[in-house]
Amino acid sequence: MAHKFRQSYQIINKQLIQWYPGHMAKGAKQMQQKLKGVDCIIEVHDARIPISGRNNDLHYSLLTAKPSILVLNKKDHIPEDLKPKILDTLKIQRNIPTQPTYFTNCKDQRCSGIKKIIPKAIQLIQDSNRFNRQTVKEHSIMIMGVPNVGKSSLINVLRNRHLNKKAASRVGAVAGITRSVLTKIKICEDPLIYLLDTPGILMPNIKNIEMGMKLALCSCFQDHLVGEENIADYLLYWLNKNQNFSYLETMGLEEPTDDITYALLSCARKYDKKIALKNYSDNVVEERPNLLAAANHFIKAFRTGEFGKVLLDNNYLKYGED
Ligand SMILES: Nc1nc2c(ncn2[C@@H]2O[C@H](COP(=O)(O)OP(=O)(O)OP(=O)(O)O)[C@@H](O)[C@H]2O)c(=O)[nH]1
Ligand SMILES: [Mg+2]
Repeated sequence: MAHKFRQSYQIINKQLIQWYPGHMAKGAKQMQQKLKGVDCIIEVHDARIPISGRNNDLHYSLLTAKPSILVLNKKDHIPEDLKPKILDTLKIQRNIPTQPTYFTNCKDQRCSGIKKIIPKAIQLIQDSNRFNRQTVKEHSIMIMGVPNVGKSSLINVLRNRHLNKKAASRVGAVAGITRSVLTKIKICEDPLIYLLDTPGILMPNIKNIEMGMKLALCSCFQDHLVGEENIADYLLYWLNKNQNFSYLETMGLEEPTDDITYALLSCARKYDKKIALKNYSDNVVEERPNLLAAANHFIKAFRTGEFGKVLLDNNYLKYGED
């Protein structure tokens, strides 16, 4: 049976969404101040959204001032065969044509991308003129990126690899775990290399509502700021549009639907997610399907890879000449 799905995404209460929590602006200022003492920048982003949320003005002024490397982390969530196409797209799009780019999985110590980062950073630093820092022996590298992309995880895995030390920076599944620009974390003795962890304060560049919703799906915002049911609705829209119907089983559905309330009701029924509501006029407690719990269940299934490996930004893929 052919299904008709939404071809574009619209949201009713756009004004209610708060994309940026307050600590972002404060952190961005701290980061600008620390930049003078930095020799190289590692920009970390989520590989599922190599385009969405990147490239804002602050970003460019920072990245063009110092040598930089782009790390597309969480590569375990994207289809392996799309990696060359992502690199082609970035090559065509960006105004820093030579920015080396690596795909990483911080949950895998043997990840080949992780092995290449520090040697490349050392080479970039040695090839640069280091402006005011020629006489300084140590190398200082700043890690930056929007919230929850894996900056602290990357520091921990690099530290473990080059220094054989345990975790130094706190990691968490929700956005906003690292709250201040930390003091230096030593990750290598020879040459002496320090990393500066930064909180996810790079304000994402949200050109349209879909970019915002993709960032939300990747936990770059706290879910409640965007609204769990909004995020779930976008997820349903994206899966249908990409003919990915693996959600049917999770949501207890017989056939695809584009109606998020219908899907959440079915999920709440399947997992017996209920909420007790008291009617104050007659003091009767009534049980209703818990749509919020169902939305959380749906979003979590996506984030844990239940719907397979996905490139949320697949609509931006372009193909290069070489
Ligand atoms: N699947 C997968 N998960 C990852 C990877 N790297 C980090 N994570 C998870 O992503 C979440 C966020 O990681 P953090 O290292 O705290 O991210 P952050 O960028 O430092 O976040 P903030 O400090 O909040 O800005 C954690 O739950 C990590 O376990 C990866 O390569 N693959
Ligand atoms: Mg962090």
